Amino acid sequence: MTEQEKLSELAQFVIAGKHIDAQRITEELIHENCSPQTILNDGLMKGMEVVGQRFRDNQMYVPQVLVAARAMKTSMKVIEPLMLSGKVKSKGKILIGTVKGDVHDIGKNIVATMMQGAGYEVVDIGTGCDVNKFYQEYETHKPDLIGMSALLTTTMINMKPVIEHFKNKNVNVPFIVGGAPLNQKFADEIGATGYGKDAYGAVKVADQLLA
Ligand code: B1M
Repeated sequence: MTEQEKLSELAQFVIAGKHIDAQRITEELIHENCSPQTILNDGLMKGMEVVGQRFRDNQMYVPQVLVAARAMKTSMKVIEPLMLSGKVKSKGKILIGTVKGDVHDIGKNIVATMMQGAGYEVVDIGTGCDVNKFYQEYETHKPDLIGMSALLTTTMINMKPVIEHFKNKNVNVPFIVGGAPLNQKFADEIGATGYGKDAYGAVKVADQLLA
């Protein structure tokens, strides 16, 4: 089987929620020197894209989406150590969380992993984080940058109050925002310092902001 065929099969295993098969084929791909980035983009994300379309069209329901998410997470566990292997001296500390009302954490976790791989110390504060949670964690960890993720049009609006709270407290820390429903225009409108279209984009923006 060619690399491309294996990546397509991996996408199918994610869609079908076959986490053991997803893990096996991911290990095979790594063994055959396929890069973690290719596995992520051309296998796992491709599968999740289809899951999202079917979920939207009521062809898949929450339990099936959860098993698909588990398959993606299982595979991510295999590639994560490789994504982190280039780790060097910390370039700065990043606090990252998913906003209030939102449980989606797969994308946020990938961003956190990529940031770590790029040399940042990452404090992941989880999902459903409201204004107070972001502020308290900021006070505790004093990060150089804060990342917020949102996957729902109904929760992306919870980002602006966080940024405004920090402004009101005269805390000048840069914010990067991201997640499927966002774009640069929205990021500008809510006063975010940067927008990451994907995990690589987020790292690039962090590198620019903290250079
Ligand atoms: Co949800 N869900 N979901 N879901 N879910 C979406 C987001 C949706 C688009 C599906 C659809 O209808 N097509 C839709 C949102 C519609 C909208 O608002 N526009 C939706 C909905 C409606 C819902 C519920 C409301 C469904 C319901 O209950 N009726 C519900 C809400 C729960 C809640 O949060 N309160 C819900 C629930 C769930 C599950 C729990 C079943 C599960 C989440 C499991 C988990 O995360 N632990 C789930 C999933 C898995 C999805 C889809 C299928 C996949 C999301 C995902 O993980 N993608 C999703 C459809 C889709 O996006 N294709 C969908 C893979 C991930 C790697 O990509 O998260 O986009 P993503 O992250 C990317 C970029 O966005 C970016 O980089 C990442 C990597 O490249 N990025 C950042 C993300 N965060 C960033 C932060 C940054 C920078 C970049 O800087 C800090």
